[in-house]
Amino acid sequence: MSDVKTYKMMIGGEWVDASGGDTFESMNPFTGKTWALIPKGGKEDAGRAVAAARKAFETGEWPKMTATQRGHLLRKLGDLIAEKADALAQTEVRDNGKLIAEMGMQLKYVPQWYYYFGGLADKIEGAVTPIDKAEHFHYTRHEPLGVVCAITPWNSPLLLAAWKLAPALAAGNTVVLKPSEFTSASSLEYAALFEEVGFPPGVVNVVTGYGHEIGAALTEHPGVDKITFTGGPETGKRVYATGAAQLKRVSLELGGKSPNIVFDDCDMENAVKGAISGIFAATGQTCIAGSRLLVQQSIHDEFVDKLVAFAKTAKMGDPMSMDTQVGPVTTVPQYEKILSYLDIAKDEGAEVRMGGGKAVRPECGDGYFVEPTVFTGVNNRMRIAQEEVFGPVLSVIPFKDEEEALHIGNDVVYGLAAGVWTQSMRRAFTMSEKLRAGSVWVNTYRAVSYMAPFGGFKQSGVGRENGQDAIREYMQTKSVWMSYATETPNPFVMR
Ligand code: TXE
Repeated sequence: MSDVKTYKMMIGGEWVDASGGDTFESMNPFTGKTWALIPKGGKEDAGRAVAAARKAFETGEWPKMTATQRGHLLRKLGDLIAEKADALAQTEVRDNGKLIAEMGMQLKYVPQWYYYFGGLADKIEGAVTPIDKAEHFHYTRHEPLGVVCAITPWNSPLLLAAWKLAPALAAGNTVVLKPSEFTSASSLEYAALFEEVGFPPGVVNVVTGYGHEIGAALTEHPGVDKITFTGGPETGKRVYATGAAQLKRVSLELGGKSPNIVFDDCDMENAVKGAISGIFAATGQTCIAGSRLLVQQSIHDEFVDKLVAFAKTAKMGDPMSMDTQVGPVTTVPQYEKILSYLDIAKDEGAEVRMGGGKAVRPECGDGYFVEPTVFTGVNNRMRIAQEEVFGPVLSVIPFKDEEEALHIGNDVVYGLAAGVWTQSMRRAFTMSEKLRAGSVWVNTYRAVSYMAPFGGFKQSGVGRENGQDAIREYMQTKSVWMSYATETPNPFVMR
């Protein structure tokens, strides 16, 4: 194990081991081998990190800094991330098996979150109210919440951390970040960058360990004011309930079962690419996967033929290679979950048009690969159409007309995203209005930006990330009243 790298956690400006000294292994999903040892933090470490974040919020340099100074630090951080983007992307690929082509691009994009929210830090203005009480002056202040606990998943650790940390820090909070136990290394490397650009100790703490141990301990900790979570729906509900017990602020970005809807008036070549990018990009391990492909009956067979022909050209293999198009599944439990859904779909009577099992190809080595899979003959009541698989598994569902497309599209508990492929402007506007989803893409798919609000309708989440309003998720409003009256009136009645 000599080439195995050992990491430490960042608490209160110090690099530390877990209090019990325990570690756990992080696996490279392409080689199937352990490549890093990560501190296995527990309740005590959660307590240390929250105490450090609380101290940094209340005393020291951070609360003394102006919003402009905070913004400046965030922009410096953006510059440093841009410099280190390639190295950080490689760590992500080693840890989660996503393509270097995608992670390289993602990491070069991450600085934009720090530039954008850094710029916003000193533009959050309170108001003077033309208050209806004589001889009173009233104004509002927008203040940070305090200690923010940010919990991230394994599919895009640093991008999703930026969605949380950039607005939380711009607003003046302090943070404890807990990455997924499957992909902790990149967040620990990231912690060093905050230190390097001069964030005061304790403003950003990164702790690692299992979700049910240190994750749960953080969400239960009374010193945490806000939880921001991205992950699976079951864990999300548990986190919400834990937060509710102490009336903490909670925002959640959970899963989806997004419809990607293809009308017969679409540009077929582009729609085929859109369907592919909706489900096979990132090996389908994205919350916005267009995992239900709704195709209008009149073009169903022709469209599926073209889709399958294109999907068959996808190059699988080493995610570190720039020309690989479909990489391994990130975690062993996720691999097993995907395979179990392939069996569920077959038992339900879905027809395998392509793939349908493990990928056993020389270029896949010992990695955890699943064949890109297309099921046809799916009806929307099947489990394969209702439940999130989080893998390269597409369910094709035919529809007759707009009304039926909308009905099927909305008939799931989720509402994270939806795609529409049409050349009709009327149809594009109508569908965008009536689809119950937080993001709707017309003639494009999987586009995200620091400027565009992102989040779920229905059981896909609570709150919004990105865009100017996201900073409000990390602030609270205070009403300040001042009287300049010379006399205090009857004290027994309300003013
Ligand atoms: O997620 P978890 P898992 C979906 C996807 C996948 C499923 C399960 O369908 O198959 O979720 O994946 C932390 N208290 N998504 O098990 O458990 C955990 O350590 C506090 C969608 O990996 O939700 C990790 O940091 N925290 C998703 C984070 O929660 C806890 C991306 C997410 O893990 C905790 C990933 C607890 N009790 C999976 N238990 C998306 N929306 O993109 C776990 N955690």
